[in-house]
Amino acid sequence: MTLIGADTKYLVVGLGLTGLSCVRYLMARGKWVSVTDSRVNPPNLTEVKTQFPDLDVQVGGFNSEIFAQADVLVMSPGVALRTPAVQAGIKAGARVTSDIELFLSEFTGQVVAITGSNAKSTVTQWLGEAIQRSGRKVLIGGNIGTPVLDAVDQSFDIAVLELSSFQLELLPKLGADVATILNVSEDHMDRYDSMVQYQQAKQRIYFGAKQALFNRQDLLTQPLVAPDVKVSSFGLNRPDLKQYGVLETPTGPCLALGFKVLLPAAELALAGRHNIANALAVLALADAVHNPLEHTLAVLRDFSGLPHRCQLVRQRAGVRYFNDSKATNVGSTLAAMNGLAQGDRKAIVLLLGGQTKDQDLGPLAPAIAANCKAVFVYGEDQLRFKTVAPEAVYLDSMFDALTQARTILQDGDLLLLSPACASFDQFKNFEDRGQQFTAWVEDNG
Ligand code: UMA
Ligand code: ADP
Repeated sequence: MTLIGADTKYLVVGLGLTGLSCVRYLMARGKWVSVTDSRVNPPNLTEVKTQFPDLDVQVGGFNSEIFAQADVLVMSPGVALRTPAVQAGIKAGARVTSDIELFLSEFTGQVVAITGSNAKSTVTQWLGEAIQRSGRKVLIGGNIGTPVLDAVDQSFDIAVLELSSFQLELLPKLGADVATILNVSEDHMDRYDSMVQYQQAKQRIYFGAKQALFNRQDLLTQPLVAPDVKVSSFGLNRPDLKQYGVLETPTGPCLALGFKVLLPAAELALAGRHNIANALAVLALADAVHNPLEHTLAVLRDFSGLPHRCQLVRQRAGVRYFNDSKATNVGSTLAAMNGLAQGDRKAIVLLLGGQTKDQDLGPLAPAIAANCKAVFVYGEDQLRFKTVAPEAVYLDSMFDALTQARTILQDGDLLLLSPACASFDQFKNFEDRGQQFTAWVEDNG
């Protein structure tokens, strides 16, 4: 079925960032569009009504009849396909699509597709900057926060796309020039029935890919599909020929391709072992799209990371304050504790909490026991942490937690906000949580 036919009726489902970009895109092409959102007052309602006063907008619930009348459902990633009204539309013959599929139907440049439970945004931005350094015009978009259709009318040589499992569910055959799953650990268990289902959504990134890159220390990332594509790997262990990895040398660990040393790990601006893995993925992906090595290496040395990812926001009286608000699952909080561990000294004062998304919190227990001087838990699902942090202090809000934590901080300690949870119970999103944490620390730290 053609996605952009003359008489096709499009129903844009969800009116967040994605929905707004889809409405703009379809309206600019003179299409028959309507839009629906189950919230009474979705984020972009006023904007859409002002920009497109004649547009049919249905809010405050999903009406199955409207879904059944559509030819194409243009889904937002946050709306699950199993939503009854969406299923009613599909049953009545509607085709499902997404902003990413519409974008790819017009985009003629190279496509790099990046997913994983953690590190997506870091690797996407890092790689995008490495390719920009070579003078190519790069679109950095997708789940990182820039809906791809907002950029569809500009010209780019290459698109570096961060794709969530939600976005991948909506893509029948992505066909990337190179695709990677960086890692898989539990997340979004409130949306998926099992880890297998979550992993299967991630595996869709390899559909139709010309090259696939996986993490050889994380078997769930290994391509289960498309055995005819060129497959390569990265990992923190010693690499085989033509694979990326770490070689131990007399002067310390080095990032390497096979036996060839490329860069001492100590020269990376980003700290932590997980960022060595991220840098290896950047090297491998850049190589796959023929980026000149000197430009990739230059950006590997310079890149100082995105905000809200283990970001040092203050250092005072010997105490370092880290904003890791983007740690929205257990895997990322473990990476933060490992990265900031101070040997045998339990120096981390950890702030945890929010919405746990039905994750198994179990893996936190040994890392907390080994590294944390104290733990403060707040937010909606706080009682779920009792089994992994029985001695923690339980409080209503992040600010209560900060106020109490401050009283025990000593020279050499690290105060770490790495919540392992979504923020939506008490904040607009992870950025808002990180900004409010940073503001508090600047005023009171
Ligand atoms: N909505 C409904 N009914 C529902 C669920 C949602 O009507 O059952 C509506 C909401 O009322 C809201 C709209 O859908 O108005 C929101 O749509 P959305 O949740 O798809 O969010 P967008 O604003 O379109 O942002 C999405 C991504 N959000 C999600 O996948 C949840 C953004 O990733 C992404 O940056 C953006 O598209 C551009 O591509 C954010 C995210 O949290 C960062 N991603 C998850 C993650 O990284 O863990 C997957
Ligand atoms: P994503 O876009 O997948 O959420 P980000 O790059 O925004 O990834 O990082 C999210 C969180 O994961 C941050 O707390 C960050 O410190 C952590 N993180 C970054 N790289 C890794 C990694 N390789 N493994 C585990 N956690 C990581």
